Amino acid sequence: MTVRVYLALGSNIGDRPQNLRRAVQLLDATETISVQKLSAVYETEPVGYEEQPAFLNMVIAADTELTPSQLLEAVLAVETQMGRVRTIRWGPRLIDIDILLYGRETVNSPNLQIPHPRMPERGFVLIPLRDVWGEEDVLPFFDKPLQEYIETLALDKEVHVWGTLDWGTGSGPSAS
Ligand code: PH2
Ligand code: MG
Ligand code: MG
Repeated sequence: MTVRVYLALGSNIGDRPQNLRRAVQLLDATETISVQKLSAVYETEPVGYEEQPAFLNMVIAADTELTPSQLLEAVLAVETQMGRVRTIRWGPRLIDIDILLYGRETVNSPNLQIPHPRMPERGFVLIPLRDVWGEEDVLPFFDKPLQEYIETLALDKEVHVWGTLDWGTGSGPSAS
């Protein structure tokens, strides 16, 4: 069974656009993950731990046959393959890939919570999500339309369009 999933990507170390591009390519190259849509790339002020460089963030929509825990493994494998080393929580990272939504399923295990528990308060997630959210206005499990969440975000952290990502497969969807 194919499930539509939404993943948030972020990078604030090294060649940030190249890191996002490589992550999208590696995800799409993973057996039974097929990248469908890319948001614009946004440059965003760090949230949580502020003494770190600005992030590039984006959201992708993908189709997968993997279960949620297999998808988490695949995502962690891409992070590891790209050389991510985990240091401080919310600190600087070469690449971070978070599962936002997995169809309409909820998952509550110690290492995986879906929907992502902090997504409703994060502009760097909701604003790119709006670019690729192809379904009805109200997000599953949230009581208000996506647009309303975006309108009520605390505007203390800047999120602005940086550009689009050309991930250069030639055949698959490119940046939208
Ligand atoms: N990720 C975090 C913590 N803070 N801030 C921004 N702007 N973008 C992120 O991706 C981000 C963050 C933890 O994963
Ligand atoms: Mg994260
Ligand atoms: Mg993460």
